[in-house]
Parts: sequence; structure tokens; C-alpha cells
Amino acid sequence: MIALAGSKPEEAFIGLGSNLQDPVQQLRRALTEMDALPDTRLLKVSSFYRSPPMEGSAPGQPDYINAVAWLETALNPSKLLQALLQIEQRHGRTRSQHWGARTLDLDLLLYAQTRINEPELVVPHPGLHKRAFVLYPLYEIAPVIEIPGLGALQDLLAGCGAGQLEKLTIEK
Ligand code: PH2
Ligand code: MG
Ligand code: MG
Repeated sequence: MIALAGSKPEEAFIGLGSNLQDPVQQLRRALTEMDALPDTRLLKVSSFYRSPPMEGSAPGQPDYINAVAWLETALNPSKLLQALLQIEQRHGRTRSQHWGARTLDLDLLLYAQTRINEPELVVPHPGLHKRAFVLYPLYEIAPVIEIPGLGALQDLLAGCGAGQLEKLTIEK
């Protein structure tokens, strides 16, 4: 069981990713759907970024579009995770292959200053500090945050090359 937070609004950061079926539209719809969740509102969204599948991804996939969203929510981490999984499912998400192509991936990156280590949910997200497609968009909207257990976001960014990450100029 994930420890339940109270119902007071907390801040959470969500990583969005898609590389199938019009990824930009997948992200736009997901942002609207997250804003419409109960007791939740979208505070800020990063630009959209394009990058090739990261090392270790299943071969032969299209490039990804990624972004990070900043939410205020009174849902506890467990409820928020459930809601994100439901949105993924509405977008036709299937899980046949590890790190395979997907219509929509919504990762709970950070929840307040909480650290969670449960089989179904690890927060901060375990890959966060190694992924340019998470760190750069996160830095764009929240440059001075601390990542619980990992330190200042700015220092993590300094240790992570941008690789082939490309910031898009299109509307969110
Ligand atoms: N997500 C994966 C696998 N590989 N590569 C990029 N560039 N962006 C992603 O979001 C991504 C990935 C599994 O979550
Ligand atoms: Mg995921
Ligand atoms: Mg992911």
C-alpha cells in the first residue's frame, strides 16, 4: 500500500511521452484530461521536445515527443497514479514490450517532497535524473526545485548531456 497523503492540495510533476498515432495530439489531449481530473489543475506545461528512443528502448521505434506538466492536486499519489493509468488506457496504451512504442506514457515524476518506494510506484521516478527528455522540460518550468534524495535539479541537469533532444516551437 502506498502511504496516503491528506487531501490538501500538493504539487506534482508528470512526464508525458508518445511516439505513436500523432504524438503531439496525444500530449495535447492528455494535458486537457489531466486538467479535468477531480481536485486537480494544470499549473504549467513545458514546451514539447523531440528525441530518438533512449538507449535500451525496443528497436525500430519512431522518435518520441515529450513534455513535463506541473499539476496542483488533492488526489493522493495512489489515486493520481490510477487516474494517469486510466488516461493512458483511454489513449489506447498497450504494454506488450518493455520500453516499446506507445500512444501515451504518463509518468508520475515528483509528488510534493515525498519519497515513495512501493512495487507499484516509485517517486521520484527512478529514471528522472538520467533522462534529458525529462530534466530539460522540467528545468524549463521549475528551474530551482530540489529532487528528494537527488539534490538540486540544476546540478542533475549539469551532469546530463542534452543528446539529440530538440525543443519544438509548435504550440502546446
Ligand atoms: N520512453 C520510454 C523508452 N524510450 N525515449 C524517449 N526519447 N522518450 C521517452 O519518453 C521514452 C523513450 C519508456 O518509457
Ligand atoms: Mg510509464
Ligand atoms: Mg516512461
